[in-house]
Amino acid sequence: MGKVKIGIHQHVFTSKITEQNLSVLDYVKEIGFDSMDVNLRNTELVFAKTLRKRAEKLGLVLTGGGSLPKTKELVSPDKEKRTEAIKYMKELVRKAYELGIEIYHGLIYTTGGVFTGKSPTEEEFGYAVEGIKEVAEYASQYGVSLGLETANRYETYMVNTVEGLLRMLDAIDEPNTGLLLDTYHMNIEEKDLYKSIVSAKGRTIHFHVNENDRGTPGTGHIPWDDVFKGLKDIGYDKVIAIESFVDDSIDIASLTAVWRKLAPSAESLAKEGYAFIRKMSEKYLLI
Ligand SMILES: [Mn+2]
Repeated sequence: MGKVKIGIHQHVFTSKITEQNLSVLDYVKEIGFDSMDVNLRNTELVFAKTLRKRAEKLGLVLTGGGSLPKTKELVSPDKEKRTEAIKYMKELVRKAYELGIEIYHGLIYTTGGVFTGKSPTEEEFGYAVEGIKEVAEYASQYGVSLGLETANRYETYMVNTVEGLLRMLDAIDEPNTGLLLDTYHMNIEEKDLYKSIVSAKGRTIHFHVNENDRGTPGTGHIPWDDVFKGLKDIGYDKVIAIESFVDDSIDIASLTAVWRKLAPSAESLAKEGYAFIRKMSEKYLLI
């Protein structure tokens, strides 16, 4: 069996990596992390080279998060708006490529925080499939894969379950498209985390370990043994990344509804979270 990598999202520390705080990469490497989720939206293209160089020097694998912002509507009835969202995603794919990133993931099959007040229509589902298919074909030229992330009902009405995302993946039918499972969202929407993880065997290309309150993994009530047993049973060998939002920047806070401190500090979340994920990965022979 392969070996998982333990990662951490940059949002634990900052919403934007710049020359000034680039040492955050050295810091996470020092704790023991092998990988980091980078916010593609907030990374300047001109800075990509510097960021990539530092990561490569440290041996830190980068992955790219880039949920659609509210202004980019992939499932809008307006064709112009859909085209604009597709164009935006292609730009993020290019950015991922420049950063040496092979997986671009997030809530990308629709726009988080945009609701119609109704269940999704067949037409909207079709727009999502059509849009992702186009971006996936484009991304394949750059060796980039797309990870569709599970998202709970308060962030989107399009798809909320692993089962629904698997149906969407089948419709998209592109080899470089898979799932990003996230325990925070799944804890809200799935009946059984173990069964859900196993149902996505061979389709999961990234994994977010989030506590039920999005604080330090291991301090809440996510059934972590079920989660890690699931990962073991599907032979998962990619990145397991801690995602949390200690940084309080407005754009992140409003989308994720984080209004209070989730851990004493970013440092304690990173260190204690790493120790816990490492311990669980060892227990289930993922490392
Ligand atoms: Mn996530």
